[in-house]
Amino acid sequence: MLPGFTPWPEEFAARYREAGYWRGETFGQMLRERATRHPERMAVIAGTQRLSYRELDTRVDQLAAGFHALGIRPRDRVVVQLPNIGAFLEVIFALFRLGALPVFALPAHRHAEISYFCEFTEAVAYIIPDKHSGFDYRTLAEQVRGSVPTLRHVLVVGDAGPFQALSGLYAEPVALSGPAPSDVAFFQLSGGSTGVPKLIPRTHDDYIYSLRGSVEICQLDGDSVYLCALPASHNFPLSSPGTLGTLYAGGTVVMALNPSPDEAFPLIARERVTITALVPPLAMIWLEAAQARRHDLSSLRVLQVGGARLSDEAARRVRPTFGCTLQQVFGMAEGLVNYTRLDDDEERISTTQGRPISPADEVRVVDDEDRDVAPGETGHLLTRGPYTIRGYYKAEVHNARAFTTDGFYRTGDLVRVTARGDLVVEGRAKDQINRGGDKVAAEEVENHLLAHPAVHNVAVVAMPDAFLGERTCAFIIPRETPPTPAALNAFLRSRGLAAFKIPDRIEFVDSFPQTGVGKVSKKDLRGALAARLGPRT
Ligand code: J2J
Repeated sequence: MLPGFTPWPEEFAARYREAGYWRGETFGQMLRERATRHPERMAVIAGTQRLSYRELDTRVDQLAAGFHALGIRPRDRVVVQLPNIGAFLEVIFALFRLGALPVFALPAHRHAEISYFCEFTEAVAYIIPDKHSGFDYRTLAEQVRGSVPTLRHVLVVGDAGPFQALSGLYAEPVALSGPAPSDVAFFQLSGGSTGVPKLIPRTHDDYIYSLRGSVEICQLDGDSVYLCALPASHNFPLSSPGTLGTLYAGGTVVMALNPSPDEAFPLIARERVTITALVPPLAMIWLEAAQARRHDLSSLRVLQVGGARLSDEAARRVRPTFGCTLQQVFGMAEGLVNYTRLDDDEERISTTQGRPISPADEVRVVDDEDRDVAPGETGHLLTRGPYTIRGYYKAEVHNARAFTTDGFYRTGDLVRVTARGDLVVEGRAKDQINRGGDKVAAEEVENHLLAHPAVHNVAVVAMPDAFLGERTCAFIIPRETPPTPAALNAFLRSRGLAAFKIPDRIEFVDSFPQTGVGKVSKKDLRGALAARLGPRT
């Protein structure tokens, strides 16, 4: 077993196997089985590239052979930072087949995050595009390579510059023994609330079960066409049911390089897309753009929205605008995913975040002392189940806080359960800002700001925002003359922090309000900010 991974207790694992949730399948086998069953069906469409299941399967074998020839071995960690291109799926399936473990970085991550992932996981390889969205990832790789001794290979999709081209690796397939279904398959990233992002180990068994459940709930089949518009490495478009669920169902994945209506709408019309997933701010943009009726979006059957709370008002506009059903998705990379069901009534779909995938998902709603609240009351959401992790990777101290002694994950979300059993997200107890689906851990940004010589103390809080739902505000007690906000933000960028974590607003103060026990009261800071900003428009 991979050191640093917390397995399910044997009694639970046995139960999940007996119930048929874990069926002993791996990702590599899954793709092979689909390619054998329907080789000519279209698996992936990305730009001008169109790959059938047979072609995808063959390319994955060739790439796995190439990785093997480089010396990449089972359990080796490989940081994958690719945008929505065909190579993304080839790379991750090749690593799955080999039993090497992708670490799913986001294209927005920069030096601070990437070097941390590489160091913490002792990654042997880092896979990037040459350029994407105006950014040259090779310059980032040069910085990272200099600081991470374990990193032996930088592999580039496109013009490799000083590194190695991924395209040169495809080789004659070799026999590989492959991983076991109970092995860790990859690492997802936690939105987190701590100083550094936590890594989430997911196994073949548990993740494939979440795919199968998602496919059934979303009614995917061989005719389904999934548009991947959100960053492909994020858990939502990867698995709920996402690209992997679509391949599980034998459908077609269409990759959009960016999620704007200009890019996505023509793809929906051309490829007859049936389902796609968005975060709420994008859903608002799509709702506006669809009014123009310039593209034929009539193939869409399901528009999924999740990652942050969608307003009931926006939810109600989806069916009249797109002529399809909305599906709210409340999930987390740690596991538990809730969906409204496609045949739920309109009220349920517009006002709740749905219910868990599995009858074996255990959900508790508790007060501050871990006592169950009365039915219908709001409380902390705790969960345990066949696809929810029992611990973050190599994080023993944090795990003792993030999980109960009997293995429930403390989600940090405040929810209530309706009489019909649906979850409604009412708020959050974790110290995180949900910036339109992008998660910002307050402590991580605070630590970076504290490194500035003119910053004495700092507290990062959420401020309400009509478009993103929330933005970040950093309250700063300066040491002397305060630096300008622009200088502070430039400082954060120079430290290699992803752009979505840079504060949207900086407020200088002389002191922080305190709680009764002498901690900084972020609640009072948010209140002070609300008073300063005036009523929401
Ligand atoms: C309110 N808050 C939500 C929702 C997530 C499917 C969908 C989303 C994610 C995801 C995912 C929310 N309303 N509908 O992994 O498979 C907030 C909660 C949650 C956190 C998890 C998936 N949907 N959230 O967003 O790991 O606070 O996963 O705990 O990025 O997002 O974030 P993340």
